[in-house]
Amino acid sequence: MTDVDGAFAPGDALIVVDVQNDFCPGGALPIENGDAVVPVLNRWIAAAVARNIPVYASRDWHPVGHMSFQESGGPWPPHCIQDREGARFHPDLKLPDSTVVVTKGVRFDQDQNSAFDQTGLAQHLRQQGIRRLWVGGLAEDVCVLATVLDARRDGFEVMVIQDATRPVTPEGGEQARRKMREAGAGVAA
Ligand code: VGL
Ligand code: ZN
Repeated sequence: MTDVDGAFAPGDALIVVDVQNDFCPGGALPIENGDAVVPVLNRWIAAAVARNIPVYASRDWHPVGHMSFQESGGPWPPHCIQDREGARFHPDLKLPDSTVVVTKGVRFDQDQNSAFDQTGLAQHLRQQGIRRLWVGGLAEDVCVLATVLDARRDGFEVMVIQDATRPVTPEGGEQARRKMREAGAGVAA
């Protein structure tokens, strides 16, 4: 078990990916035990705040009828529609007021699974002097995977917080872990 309180160093940031109601049990695109990441992430968030490590939270934020929805020919049921309950962060997730929210999935012409996809996040993080990212959230085989791969491509060190993520499917999770490892991401177990 990684020592949460000893994990962070200057130049780190914590990235909480898409911990939104629709990805948790009872939501529109529920991930099995998706809400189990919340207490784990709350410990990491508290440790980050105590050490002045910046916290980022991405959110999937789709317009009505988004192209990723089945009704529009996409793969997913409608989820995380802008300003609706399903798009809110899980109510038990204890994000500090200083959290920087990264909004994605707003484009009409393509989906954005990665928090880095056309958001300007990489440049922003570099400007803040951030070199290493600790990543958890939902879903391991979709948006966490895409975010981690982009982060590596953009030259960031990455540590995936294994306890703090869950996949849409177990096979997808296995594949995602392999891809993230091959891309050079470390694992905090
Ligand atoms: C996600 C499916 C569709 C995610 C987003 O956040 O992992 N999954 N949109
Ligand atoms: Zn989505």
